[in-house]
Amino acid sequence: MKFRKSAALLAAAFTVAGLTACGSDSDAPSGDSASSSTGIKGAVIGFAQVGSESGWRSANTDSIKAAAAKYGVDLKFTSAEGDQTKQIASIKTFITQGVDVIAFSPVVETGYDAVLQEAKAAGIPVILTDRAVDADPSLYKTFIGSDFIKEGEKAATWAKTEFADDAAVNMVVLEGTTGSAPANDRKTGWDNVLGKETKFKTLASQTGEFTRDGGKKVMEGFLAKYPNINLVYAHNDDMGLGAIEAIEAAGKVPGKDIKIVTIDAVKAGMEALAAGKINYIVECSPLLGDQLFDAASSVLAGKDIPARIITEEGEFNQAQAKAALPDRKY
Ligand code: GYE
Repeated sequence: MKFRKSAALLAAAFTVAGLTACGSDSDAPSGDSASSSTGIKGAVIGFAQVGSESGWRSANTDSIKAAAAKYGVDLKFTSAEGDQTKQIASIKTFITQGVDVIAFSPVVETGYDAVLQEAKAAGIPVILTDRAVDADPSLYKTFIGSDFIKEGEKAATWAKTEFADDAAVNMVVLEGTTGSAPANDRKTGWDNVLGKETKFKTLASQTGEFTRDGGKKVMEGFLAKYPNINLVYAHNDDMGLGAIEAIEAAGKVPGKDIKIVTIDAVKAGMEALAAGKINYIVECSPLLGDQLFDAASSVLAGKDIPARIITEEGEFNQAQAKAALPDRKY
């Protein structure tokens, strides 16, 4: 709490100086890390992580912890293990502790209004990373993360081209955590491109909870019921990797008999893509640590920041995965 007050005073001084010097104060949060990072040294930041369900999540946690160390932030890190109630409880604890900033990646999209109101009443700014919430946007400073709808559209656009010459495509979907922003939006994005294409038939669609094990179990059920699957759309790499195990155990060849498209592009996913077991991956970057602390630094300095900070990302076919793997950071 102390940090916030003195930072606010400092910010007032900076703003006045800034106005005199150049008449504006519109630094982008990520474009000024050197000065921002000095501004945030010693700040207490509470981060309530979703859990540890996937390779993406581990890389995201590593990125946040490494950036906190780099910026000299006193990070209070909690993990909800996929449980929204647990996550809300730890946000409440951060409020009681009077941290300077609260950041979290919401497990699901709804149900955070009350705790966001509490943080606001306590005067603690909130930053969302990775996943969005369905709540009044004035309750948080910014949302930093990917455009999940676009990711779903990219996956579907690949499928549309890949199966251009086929008369019918039998698809199964491995959905992410029910009610989470990436599961909702990756479905919307897919439907935006292929929802009206009747030749793409969804045989079944079920959550695999974003985990490898979940993907494997759900895929085993699909394979037992449907002998004619052509395509798996998995909302993340881990579930796609689980599907590969199930497909191989069923005596079929992943990537050939059954094609697979996934989202994330974590190392294990990229290796399976390079090995021909996955056909296409849409990237979703977990490296949000620097952007988070740059944004927090600006907030604590009293600067305005954009309400939405979108992460840039690419997409990979098998040859591109082979080329990208040696330099892949996660
Ligand atoms: O795609 C998945 C993870 O919210 C973008 O959550 C994240 C998703 C990611 O478990 O692997």
